[in-house]
Amino acid sequence: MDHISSFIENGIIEFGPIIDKKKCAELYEDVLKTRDWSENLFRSQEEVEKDPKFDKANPGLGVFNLAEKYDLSFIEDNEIVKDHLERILGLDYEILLKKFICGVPPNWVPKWLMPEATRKVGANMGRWIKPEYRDITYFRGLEYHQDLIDHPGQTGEYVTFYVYLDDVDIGMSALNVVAKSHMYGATMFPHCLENEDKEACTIDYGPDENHMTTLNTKVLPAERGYAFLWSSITLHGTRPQTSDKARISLRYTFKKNDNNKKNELINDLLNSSEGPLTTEEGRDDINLETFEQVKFDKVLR
Ligand SMILES: O=C(O)CCC(=O)C(=O)O
Ligand SMILES: [Fe+2]
Repeated sequence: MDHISSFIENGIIEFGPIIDKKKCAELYEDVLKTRDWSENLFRSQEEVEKDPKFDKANPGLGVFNLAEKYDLSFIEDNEIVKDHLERILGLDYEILLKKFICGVPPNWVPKWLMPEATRKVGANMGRWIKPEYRDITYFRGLEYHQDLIDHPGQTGEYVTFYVYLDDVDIGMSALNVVAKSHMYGATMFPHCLENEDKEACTIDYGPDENHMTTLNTKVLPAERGYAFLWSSITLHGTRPQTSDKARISLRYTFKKNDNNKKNELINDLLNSSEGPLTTEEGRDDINLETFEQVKFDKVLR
């Protein structure tokens, strides 16, 4: 299947090794030099207890963002990338956000934090990281979600594009995608998912428990330079990090220009889904930053 058909049918593109490996390696080495990648990234127990807030725990567009300090034209001007983004989003697509993501290995997590970090596995770890290192995003695995929740108020006319800067094996929080999961449109987080079969690579998903479909999952370990793309309503996550080696990747959100009224492929995909295209209505609990609270509320109800 070609990439565009894969996007329309599955909501996902596996581009393969399209990004210059040598440049990925150079960038990776440069990023490694920016800090002591270890337990040292974490705030002390005293600091966290004194001030448990996690305001501004994420890099933003133009705001304390390490990825914006590098020349990434080897990715952004890559002909295959540009060609596909133009076909999906239209000629004048924009970068909504680019940032480095770090899959944090268990051996970095301070002992005192381990119980809490394990209970909240899948939460953004930014709150526990020293403010000076919050120019990238830190995870230790992330539950299945749609990236629609990252940008409340947006219509979903955007895609996530992901580049592995180093070889990623299965223990390094490899990406995990659910093919065709855009079919129900925007659904509530935490999503209605059951019976994940890791061997058969299937999972049951639906807008509610009475309307479930079995879909295929795919874990994406791959070498440096591999790139992936998925829609804003495609379910994906990462397995909790088990390897002692961190994963440092680059993640983009590319969006259709607001002034572009043309129906591009992104609109065909969104319109092909059966469900709503936004989860905005009265919901402020869907941001990844606060998602463990959502789970907690659900248990209480
Ligand atoms: O790399 C990760 O752990 C998170 C990937 C992801 O789902 C995202 O960045 O939207
Ligand atoms: Fe995501």
